[in-house]
Amino acid sequence: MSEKLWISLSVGLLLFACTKGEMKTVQTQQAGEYTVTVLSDSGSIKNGANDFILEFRKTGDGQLVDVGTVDVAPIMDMPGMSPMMGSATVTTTDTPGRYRATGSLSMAGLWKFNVKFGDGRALRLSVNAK
Ligand SMILES: [Cu+2]
Repeated sequence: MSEKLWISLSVGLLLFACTKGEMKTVQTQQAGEYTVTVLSDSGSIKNGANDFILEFRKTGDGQLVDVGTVDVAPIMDMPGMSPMMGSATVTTTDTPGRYRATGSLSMAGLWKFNVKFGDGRALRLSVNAK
């Protein structure tokens, strides 16, 4: 095998491995014509600092759809106390409709992700942080 071919094969495999990166569904929620899915490497969200993926798809055909600016506000209801606020920074990726989020959840348990997107749309996902 020529060296050139070998290198291009290796690079190809590397790219394939990076882009494939099996993400597992954490939670999915439908809001009318949009279906929003939270994904992560492990299929769960951790207590503390986390990276996860948000995908927006048309409910009808399941195709990824760019929804413009996305905002995620994680909130935990605390019995007898004011709600606990987490944070999440959302950025776009090279794939329209797929967003990368860096979250910070200060406690394990049930969080509500208040998601705002597009033209004044909103939905809420329940996510259990482990
Ligand atoms: Cu809490």
